[in-house]
Amino acid sequence: MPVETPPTPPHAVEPEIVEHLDGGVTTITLNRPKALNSFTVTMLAALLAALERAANDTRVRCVVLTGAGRAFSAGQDLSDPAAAPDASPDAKPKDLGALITQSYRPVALRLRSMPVPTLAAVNGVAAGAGANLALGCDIVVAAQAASFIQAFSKIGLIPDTGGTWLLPRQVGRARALALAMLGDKLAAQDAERIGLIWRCVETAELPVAAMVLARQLAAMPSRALATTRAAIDQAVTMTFDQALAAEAAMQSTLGAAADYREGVRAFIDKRAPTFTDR
Ligand code: T3D
Repeated sequence: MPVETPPTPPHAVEPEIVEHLDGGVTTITLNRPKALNSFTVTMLAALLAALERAANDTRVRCVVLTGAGRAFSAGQDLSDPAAAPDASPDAKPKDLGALITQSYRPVALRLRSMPVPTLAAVNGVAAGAGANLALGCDIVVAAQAASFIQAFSKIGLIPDTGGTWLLPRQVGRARALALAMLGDKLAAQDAERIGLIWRCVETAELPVAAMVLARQLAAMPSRALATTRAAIDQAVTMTFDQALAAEAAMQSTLGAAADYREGVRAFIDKRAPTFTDR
């Protein structure tokens, strides 16, 4: 269970993932700042475990994902033996597909199916899988100093960690292809302008702006928000009529739940609601 983070004792090994629960908001910090929070296999396992804990902890009503230091994440650690190609061309090539299936895919899926809303607070550069994990969150707020790079094409790969699915949905095919093929740095302000993210804020204001949003989300009906995510994601491949039917089915479930009763009662009573469903 996430707890108040105790101060790190001198000479202790820094955890690669730091969790901090406060007022219903769990902040998960990618914490390898010297390597721009690039991912290793062990770090991805720790991130998955942190997300799992947040999903199973009924005190948690919103998850914030952010990075320590000047980067959000530079994606895969290209010096990690699990991914780095061997120097010899005769060596058996690494199976990157297996790495993705075992380490990245479970994290991306867990993030996308959290029972509570997720918010990426992108503090600095987000490249490769780092960019796509951020973009996989429900709401993305970025510092002006931040940027997004589909760095994959520069090293002979395609966007992974959901990039091929997320990018065209968020910015359309033309922009998705240009971002993915060119691999150029997209400044946070431009990411906001083209609808890739929700908002770009002054760099110094990011922690407060993210926490204000996270607290707002934490006070809202979690189950309805998580169902909203699922409804919007699945509707993309449905006909209009199928989407209407899916909405009706979801509304049947939500309408029978405690949060709906509480929301309506609070509206009638002219008081703030207290939502509990998850
Ligand atoms: O295994 C697989 O490949 C399959 C999975 C793929 C998923 C992916 O994420 S593929 C994409 C991997 N990421 C990249 O290709 C990004 C590589 N990094 C960069 O392009 C740049 O570093 C940044 C644009 C992110 C930041 O640039 P800048 O100028 O601010 O910093 P820098 O000087 O390039 O980097 C600072 C240090 O971090 C530097 O180390 P040093 O010289 O101080 O000892 C650099 O080597 C290191 N670093 C940055 N990114 C990575 C990294 N080390 C390992 N892996 C990285 N991804």
